[in-house]
Amino acid sequence: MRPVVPLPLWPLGEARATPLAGLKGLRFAEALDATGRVVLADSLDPALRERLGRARAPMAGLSLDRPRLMGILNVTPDSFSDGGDHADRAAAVAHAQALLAEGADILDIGGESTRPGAAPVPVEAEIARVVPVVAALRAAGVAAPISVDTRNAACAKAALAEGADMINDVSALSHDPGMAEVVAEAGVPLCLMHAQGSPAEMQQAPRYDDVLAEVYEALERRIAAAEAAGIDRSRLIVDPGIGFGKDLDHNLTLLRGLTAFHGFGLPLLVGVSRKRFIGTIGGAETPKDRMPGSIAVALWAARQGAQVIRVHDVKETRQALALQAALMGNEG
Ligand code: 7PJ
Repeated sequence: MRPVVPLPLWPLGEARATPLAGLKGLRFAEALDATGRVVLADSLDPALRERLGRARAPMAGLSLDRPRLMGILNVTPDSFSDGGDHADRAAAVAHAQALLAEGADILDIGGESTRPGAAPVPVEAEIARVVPVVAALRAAGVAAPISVDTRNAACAKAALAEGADMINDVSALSHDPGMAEVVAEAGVPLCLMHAQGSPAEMQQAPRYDDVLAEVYEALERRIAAAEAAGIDRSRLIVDPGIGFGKDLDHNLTLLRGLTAFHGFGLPLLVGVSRKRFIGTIGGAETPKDRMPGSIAVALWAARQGAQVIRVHDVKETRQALALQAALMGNEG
């Protein structure tokens, strides 16, 4: 069944509207129901309305009452968009420090390219890329929260031992049977991202009858699996996985209906930065030329109440968000 899609409002005298996802300055008075009709928020199931509205638990010490920027730090030689520029450890540390100086709230370090068509990386190689960078960042006195973008339990465990704070698993615990236990034992936040298929073949022919409903229901199942494995629900973050087994129309449908994902009552993370659909619509073949379109979609995600936005271009996105927040009557 189609999930309920709240229609966000800015605070122009709508004092009676329901807060949206615990975000300052974001509310809703109406929503689309399962048949796509506009209904009043007051008429929604009270339990759903409570989940849609309530304040989210902080993530790795970050309060989530305003959008947070997750700065992408790729340490892959074949990475999606920075072509291994940062594969060298010292360069990775310098890049991480630059992202933080530009206003990143959290870093996301990944050592296994999950771009479409990418071949899997042996976990030993992934660990050798990621873990020394986490250690070097802590040794350099970086105190900011660090997330690790990994599907592998051994990499997660080693990175957490060196001071990483959170795991971002693009397979939502379905790649490595050992991942749930590592996360449960460490008691750290976990991002469950939706993907259809594995990176090697996911873009060949993604298919859905109703992409919004199917992604929502799949995430619901992954949340249940995480809880069954002993991971506290309050530590989960959800992500519709833009571009992971989705074509252009799938991506647009998910972004239009993004507020539906607040129905879990959990923080929502969105990653669109420099992705292919931005190049397709924006006429930018090269990922590094997709910054303006990436910012446009980041602003959209923030207006739909995404609490965490995963970006390459921190400084530019931070500036855009500050202006949007000011227009919406919020502080940056
Ligand atoms: C995402 C990610 C995303 C989360 C990548 C790229 C591909 N993790 N890791 N969400 N994308 N949670 O950055 O283009 O969208 S890697």
